[in-house]
Amino acid sequence: MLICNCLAGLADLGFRIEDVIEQEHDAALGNGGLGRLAACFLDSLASLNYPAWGYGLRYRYGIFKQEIIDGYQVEVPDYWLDFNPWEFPRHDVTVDIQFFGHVRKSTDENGRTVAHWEGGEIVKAVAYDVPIPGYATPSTNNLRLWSSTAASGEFDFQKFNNGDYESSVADQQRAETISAVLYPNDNLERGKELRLKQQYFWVAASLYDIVRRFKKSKRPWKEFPEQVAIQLNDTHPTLAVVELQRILLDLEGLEWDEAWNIVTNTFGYTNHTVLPEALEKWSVPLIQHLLPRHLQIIYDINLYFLQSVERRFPEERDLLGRVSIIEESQPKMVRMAHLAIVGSHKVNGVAELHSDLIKTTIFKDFVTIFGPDKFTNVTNGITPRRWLHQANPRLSELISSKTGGKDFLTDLNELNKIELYVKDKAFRKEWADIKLANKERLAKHIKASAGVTVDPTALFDVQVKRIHEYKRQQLNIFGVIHRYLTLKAMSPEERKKQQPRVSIFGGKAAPGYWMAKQIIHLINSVGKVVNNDEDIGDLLKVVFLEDYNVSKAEIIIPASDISEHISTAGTEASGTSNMKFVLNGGLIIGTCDGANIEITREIGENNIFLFGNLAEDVEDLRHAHTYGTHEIDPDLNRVFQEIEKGTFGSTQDFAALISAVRDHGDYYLVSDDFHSYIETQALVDDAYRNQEEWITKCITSVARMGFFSSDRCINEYAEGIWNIEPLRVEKEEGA
Ligand code: 9GP
Repeated sequence: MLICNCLAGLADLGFRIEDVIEQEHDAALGNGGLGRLAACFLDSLASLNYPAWGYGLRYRYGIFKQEIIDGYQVEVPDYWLDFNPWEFPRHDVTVDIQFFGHVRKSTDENGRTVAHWEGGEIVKAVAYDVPIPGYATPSTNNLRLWSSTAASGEFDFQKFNNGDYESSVADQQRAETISAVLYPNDNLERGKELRLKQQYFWVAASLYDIVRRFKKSKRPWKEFPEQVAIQLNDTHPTLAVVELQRILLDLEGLEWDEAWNIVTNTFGYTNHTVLPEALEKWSVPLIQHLLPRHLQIIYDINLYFLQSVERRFPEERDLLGRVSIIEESQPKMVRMAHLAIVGSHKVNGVAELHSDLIKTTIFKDFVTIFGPDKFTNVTNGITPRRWLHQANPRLSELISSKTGGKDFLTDLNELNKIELYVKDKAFRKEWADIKLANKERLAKHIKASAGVTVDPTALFDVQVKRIHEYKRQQLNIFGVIHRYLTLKAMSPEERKKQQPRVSIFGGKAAPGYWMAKQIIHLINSVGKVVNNDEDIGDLLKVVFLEDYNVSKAEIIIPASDISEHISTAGTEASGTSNMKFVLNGGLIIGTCDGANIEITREIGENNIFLFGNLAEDVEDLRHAHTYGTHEIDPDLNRVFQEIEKGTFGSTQDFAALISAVRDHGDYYLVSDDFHSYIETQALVDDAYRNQEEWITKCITSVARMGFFSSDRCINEYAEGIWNIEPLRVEKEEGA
């Protein structure tokens, strides 16, 4: 009803709804899977009627816009906030946030030592609220984003009048810098002071908000964990553990143990990566300078923790050093993951393999100390509202016609009803038509954005995600070169028998990640040669789609035949685009990594193309590369030789990509997995030729994807970690 009114209203004003929708910018608040998962969670929380808020920073410049110029990535700022009708500035909701200064201790009337954090500077946090409406429910939750501004809110008139123009605005500018930019790294942490400032600013404002709301209820403090659950989405907000302890001790006057009991029962910590370069550490001198009182509390938390470990494991001297929150390096570092574990009552990974890995590798000692029950798994999920209904309306409509309505959008297990129609001719025809239409739409987009003409009936092979060596876009492009060389070596007759393919790539490289940028450059350079080779024609096209984001994902994902989730086993915590692709009727080629494993279990191993070494073999292989001989796969060697001949332009640019595999230990096992990758891609070609079988695989897979709804995932958090129940709300009609 509302939609009809909107349509009519807009038409009266002379606008088309499509044009109005086009005006909307993607939110630029995240880097990749971590932020997008949070967005799915917000949708599920509201749709399931859980009273929950999200907190974050309102970045003036979020993730950059990617342009491809001469095959290279160029970053340009994205002015996404210039037009954002969804946010409500709340100038009435502000919090003063303190930085720097010193700590003074005094003794109160009961002889208790009290810490006073004094001096330093104050920055004001201003709330901006983004409503998160649930699907088919009147429930609407809130995403509160904090923006930084100078405490006075004005520049210094005195200085201005004295002609000191620069410093008259300096305070304002310094304050605004805090929420100015999103650090554009995915799965990589660099200990920059401004980032630590961002983290504290964000958690201090959010905790102030949460505590203020709790205090209004006039309940005793011991009830805080029953009323409030806070989930740390990765270690980035871990200072919240310390901040809550500070509030309870210094401002509310609780004793250490009582306060710490409240803190640990309030927080849960989700780990999203095992990559060492992504595990946050902050230098002790930096924290000392920026947050002197917090450093004292961190040291106390560590002291009491280590004392308890020592009491229980008196013989194990090394254990203390391994689990300590403080790393005894030069300079000393605070290990944020250790702080998050010690400060939380539950720790979870995001897919079964990943949750097992954290228990047996990086957090093994903590399992010994706290026992296995503190560690659990919550496999990630995606919202079917956006990633099926919105992205693929025709498929959603078809499913709804067979499952008896739209219930599958709130209970994704309903999808299994479509398996009954797997042999139904009309259903299959409509299924195939929808896929083709989605591919035609993508083909148009490819033409418009990359200038390449692709045949929509070719096999569309897609890898879209952040560019990272562990995600192995280099393996994919080396495979594409191998395919090209194989086709080139064939006679024209033989070529005619081959399956045409379009290899589609998309994703941003962190601006400082040189190797990832070389991968983008290689993909574009290969595309330039292959796409203009008349011998090859439509048999192979290679496309890099600029500026991959959510809006583009909504066009790309429904059009995929096969998508690539080919990380080195044990490196991708979960992945969520794997779920999106399968839900949209595409098959996947993947390694035994992250959620690929559970997807296989759900949809059946006949419906997925798995290849490569297993996580349990990775360590031995790496060891062999370093200490034994490392034979490069001969087919891969041919690929390297071709690149080195200059077939794809500048050999210098690509030398590092080759030597990482050939000379520097092949950390991501590209050579070890190359042969089985190529063989498995050949199986994909064969399978695709048999369209009847292919469609059966696709329908069967979609029917079995119910488990991967973020609704299931949120219910698991609610029951197993937060101990909360949904509110009873009347369901909305006709949603
Ligand atoms: O790399 C993981 C990705 O595998 C996972 O799907 C996502 C959501 O859980 O988190 C990513 N992790 C990070 O971005 C940094 O920890």
